[in-house]
Amino acid sequence: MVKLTTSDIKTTEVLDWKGLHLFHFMGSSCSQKTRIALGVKGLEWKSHHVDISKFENFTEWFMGINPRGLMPTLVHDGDVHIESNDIIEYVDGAFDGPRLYPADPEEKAFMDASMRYEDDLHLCVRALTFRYFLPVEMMKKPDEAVDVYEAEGAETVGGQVDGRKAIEVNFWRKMNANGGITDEQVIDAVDQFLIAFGKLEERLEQYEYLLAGGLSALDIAWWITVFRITKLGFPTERFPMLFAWYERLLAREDFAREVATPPEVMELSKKHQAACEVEGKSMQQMMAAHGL
Ligand SMILES: N[C@@H](CCC(=O)N[C@@H](CS)C(=O)NCC(=O)O)C(=O)O
Repeated sequence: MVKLTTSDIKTTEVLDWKGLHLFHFMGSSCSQKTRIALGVKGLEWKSHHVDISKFENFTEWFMGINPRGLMPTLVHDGDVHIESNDIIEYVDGAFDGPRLYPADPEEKAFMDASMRYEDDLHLCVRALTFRYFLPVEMMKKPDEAVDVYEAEGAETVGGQVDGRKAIEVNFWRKMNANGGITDEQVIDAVDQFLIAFGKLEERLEQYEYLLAGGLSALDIAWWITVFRITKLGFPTERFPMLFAWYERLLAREDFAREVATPPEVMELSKKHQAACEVEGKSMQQMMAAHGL
């Protein structure tokens, strides 16, 4: 689990904070996942909204509690936790309420591997989001913002030099150099989701939730991915059990509430996806053109 050591934390005022504080962004999938988990646990938390569209995550202050400059970040009684899946596991162990992690070692081992798999696909989620959610002019991070990000922060996590920021910087630089997310990135990402969703479908043919024991953090983590990719035009109905599970969880208030998008933003997104379709480049058109 990724808990920062005192030497990683440059914004030292948080060391004195009491209670649960979540730094998050409304539309960030990793934040949404964490907020759902906190809600399912029935926990109260203080909200610190960080607008990543205004690069508020690249300030010295924020990078002083998250050297990777990423959402979400949790401060609990002066301890700083990063990485959404690790935050959820930490909170599950630290508080009472519905158990989101299984006690059974075999189920836990399966879950850990599947949570890592979900996390590894995050840049694929991001690629599709930046291609299909809104036009690239509204989504891109100008080089000057990336320069600030690259220069900021001491970059140790758990006292060790951390390579994550370099991966992030490379993502944004590549996107700027190519004028957006390329067709190749779209196809690669869709390919990965077809494989991943096929695996989820197999689980859901056996169980009501991804673990035999009922709703867990694994459902929350994968559901957020499925929700996002579906909203960008992926034909989730190709996987009937996955689609039924997706809809079942979407009907829950504690899930739906955290992914609610302002209607005017949804309108813009629909318009953008319609424009992609006119170009013959919607996600489904790209899939068909590549035999997927
Ligand atoms: N593995 C990390 C990924 C975190 C991540 O990439 N968060 C995104 C939002 S979903 C972010 O902060 N992006 C920064 C940006 O767009 O500037 C986690 O699960 O917390």
